[in-house]
Amino acid sequence: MGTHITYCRICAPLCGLVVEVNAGRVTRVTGDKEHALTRGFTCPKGRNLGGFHHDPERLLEARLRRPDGTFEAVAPDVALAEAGARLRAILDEHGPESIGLFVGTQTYMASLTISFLSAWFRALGSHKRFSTTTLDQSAKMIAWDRLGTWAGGSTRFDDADVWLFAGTNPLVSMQAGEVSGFPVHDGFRRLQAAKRRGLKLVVVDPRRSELAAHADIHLALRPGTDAALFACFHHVLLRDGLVDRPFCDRWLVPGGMEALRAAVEPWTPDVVAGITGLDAEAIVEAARMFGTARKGMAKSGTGPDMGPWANLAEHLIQALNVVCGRFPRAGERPAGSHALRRPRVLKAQPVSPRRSWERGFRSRTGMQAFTGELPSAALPGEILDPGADRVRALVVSGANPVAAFPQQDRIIEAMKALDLLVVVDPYMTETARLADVVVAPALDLERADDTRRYDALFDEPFAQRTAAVLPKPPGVVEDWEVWFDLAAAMGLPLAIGSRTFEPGDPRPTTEELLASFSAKGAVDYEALAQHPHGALFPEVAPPVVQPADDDADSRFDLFPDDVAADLAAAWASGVVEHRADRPFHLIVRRSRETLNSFGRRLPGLARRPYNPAYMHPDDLARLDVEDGDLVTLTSDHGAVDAVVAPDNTVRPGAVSMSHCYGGLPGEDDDPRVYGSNPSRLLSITDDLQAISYMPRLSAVPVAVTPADQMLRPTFSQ
Ligand SMILES: Nc1nc2c(c(=O)[nH]1)N[C@H]1C(S)=C(S)[C@@H](COP(=O)(O)OP(=O)(O)OC[C@H]3O[C@@H](n4cnc5c(=O)[nH]c(N)nc54)[C@H](O)[C@@H]3O)O[C@H]1N2
Ligand SMILES: Nc1nc2c(c(=O)[nH]1)N[C@H]1C(S)=C(S)[C@@H](COP(=O)(O)OP(=O)(O)OC[C@H]3O[C@@H](n4cnc5c(=O)[nH]c(N)nc54)[C@H](O)[C@@H]3O)O[C@H]1N2
Ligand code: SF4
Ligand SMILES: [Mo]
Repeated sequence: MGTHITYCRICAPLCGLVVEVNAGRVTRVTGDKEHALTRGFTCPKGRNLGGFHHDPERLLEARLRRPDGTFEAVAPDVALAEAGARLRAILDEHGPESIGLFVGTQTYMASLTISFLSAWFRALGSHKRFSTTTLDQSAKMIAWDRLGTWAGGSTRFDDADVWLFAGTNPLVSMQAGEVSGFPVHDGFRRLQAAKRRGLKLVVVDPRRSELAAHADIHLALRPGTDAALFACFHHVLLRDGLVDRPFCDRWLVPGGMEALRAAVEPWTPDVVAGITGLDAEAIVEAARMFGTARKGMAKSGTGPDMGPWANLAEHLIQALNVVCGRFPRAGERPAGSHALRRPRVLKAQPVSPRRSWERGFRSRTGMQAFTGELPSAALPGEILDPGADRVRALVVSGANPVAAFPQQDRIIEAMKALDLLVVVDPYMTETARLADVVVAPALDLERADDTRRYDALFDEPFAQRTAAVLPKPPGVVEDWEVWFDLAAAMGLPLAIGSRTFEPGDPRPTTEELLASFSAKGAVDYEALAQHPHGALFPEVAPPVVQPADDDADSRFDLFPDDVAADLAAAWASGVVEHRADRPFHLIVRRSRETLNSFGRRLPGLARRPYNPAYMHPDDLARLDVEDGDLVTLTSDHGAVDAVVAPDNTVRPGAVSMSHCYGGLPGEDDDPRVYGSNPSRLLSITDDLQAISYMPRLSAVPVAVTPADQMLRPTFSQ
């Protein structure tokens, strides 16, 4: 009963909330106007946080699959003891490589989970860790690992006079930090303030997104052509001398700039206008807008990183910041800060590329580990291909791979081939429905937490801690406890920082763990309890970039041979296909009401229960279909039916659609009720990027035809 001050833990901004509770139920959620950073902002998901907790579809018990295939409700400790015993037996018989872990987006939102999950996995000794990273923006990690990074961090958005966003829409996605650089806390107002003080905004997106609507220049390029566009940006910058010579002379591998200059010579504005469908003058103007500015960066999102030249496009985008020397220098403040963590050491020098995938674990399928994980594209084969070290058991945390993976039938086949599938999820998702053991986690309002893991996303030293607002229902456990109990049941010790938890040790409390993990932070954890709305800590010195080491010999590798080979291949291929049989390109999109598959079925949250195929009204007219009609989308890999909706922000020729809708084939097939899963149009074996084996999720060639409703009697309305 009463009013509680807390914060949302669904996505990056961690918006401050005021939650009203009556008789154990959330009656109202509003934005916390006294929150120093988010100042009352919320999105529909946050305002519906109570709905998630009280959703009749929410799982409030653990489940075990019976031999006849039905599920039995059990207490969570029974489920975890059973899962632990079965995992231990598989470990003893087949060794650690027979157990895999899949980590999804909702693993990162409670601050203790990842520490315990990772400690469990280390103790297990397997290499078969997978995550959504390699279905997302792995091109960024590859670029960091091939180009190098700046040990002084990134420029602050609030200090910039230009910002370029390629294929990201952070006003909806809240994609923050190193990825987009967008200030997600009170972002709209800070964007407006930045524009008032003169910030120039360049947005590259086939759709006039919520962000692009504010751009000084919006380049609505043909999907999948970012690599060409950014090759041309380099052409213009190098031709017009808009580069930071002293910076490049000091910090580049010698010869890199000359090699890049020669390679981008043919990518002239006229040629690239033809490839991208843009106006040559607009390209030059945008490149010069970026190049003549003093401060500000080029950043990107899923758009370029899910396309056909993801690794190349991302490398060329990040290389813009290098040739223009757009990193914070000694004495300057970089983006981000610290409060509950210890400060990072920041230096005005590069970190040389590590090319880490060239060393380390290589699976029998030939795919190599990358950032400590195997590529997600390797997962089905790791399960299905015979071999002594094949994955026989998989534990899935905060993920819904059956909804999220390209080529849904293959991931379903793989999940069904497992000896044991354990899923930790608050819903009986399509993945959980295939599991042997399902454990239901506590949701946000049922757990204490703090902002330690998100320190780096705050632009000022800020911290908040919260107590649980609602009691934990008897059938659920906190996510970290899942890993603690699994380790105990398997006889594995958990080593986290300086602490080791042995099997049989009593389970600590969440509050004790949170306090101990923040003990060495800059802010006094006990005193933080006096600030329910969270607080800025002006007494904590914000990070400042230190001078380079005298003997610093690290260098950016601006244009390594494998990137040069990619650029040559892109040129030879014409960059993106023009096919008469597949005249449209499917592109990715996120909606405010859902987080991937989370929220899509929460009653009352979204305006419609399905994900429309948004198309330009002229395209709909040409196809002779109207708002609400069904169309069939056909790619080289499959076909799905979808409901169309007109959207004049979408470039003609593009079909803009969000993902993770639909359900299990044959069960949840009505596109007007469950939506449509574009994953059935994608491949997890063809057209993969190098290194991370990232599948092509955007700029996918498709045909669009009116669906023959007469032939499809299962559709109800
Ligand atoms: N509300 C909400 N927030 C989310 C999520 C969610 O599902 N819902 N998901 C979260 C996750 S997992 C992630 S990874 C982030 C993603 O965060 P973002 O990358 O910001 O995701 P989007 O909002 O889809 O923006 C991608 C943009 O790329 C454009 N695009 C598509 N194809 C191309 C192309 O070929 N080139 C270019 N230049 N642009 C293209 C699309 O039109 C779209 O506007 O969002 C996170 N935040
Ligand atoms: N076609 C297409 N496919 C895509 C994409 C695309 O743009 N287009 N995007 C890709 C990207 S970027 C990503 S990140 C993936 C998303 O891939 P996933 O991470 O697999 O998908 P989510 O739906 O985010 O899964 C989150 C799950 O966590 C559960 N959950 C919610 N709260 C909690 C909690 O507190 N604890 C636990 N344990 N679970 C919780 C939710 O019910 C949900 O089932 O999809 C990828 N697939
Ligand atoms: S889901 Fe919405 S309210 Fe919650 S943190 Fe993200 S943007 Fe804020
Ligand atoms: Mo993602």
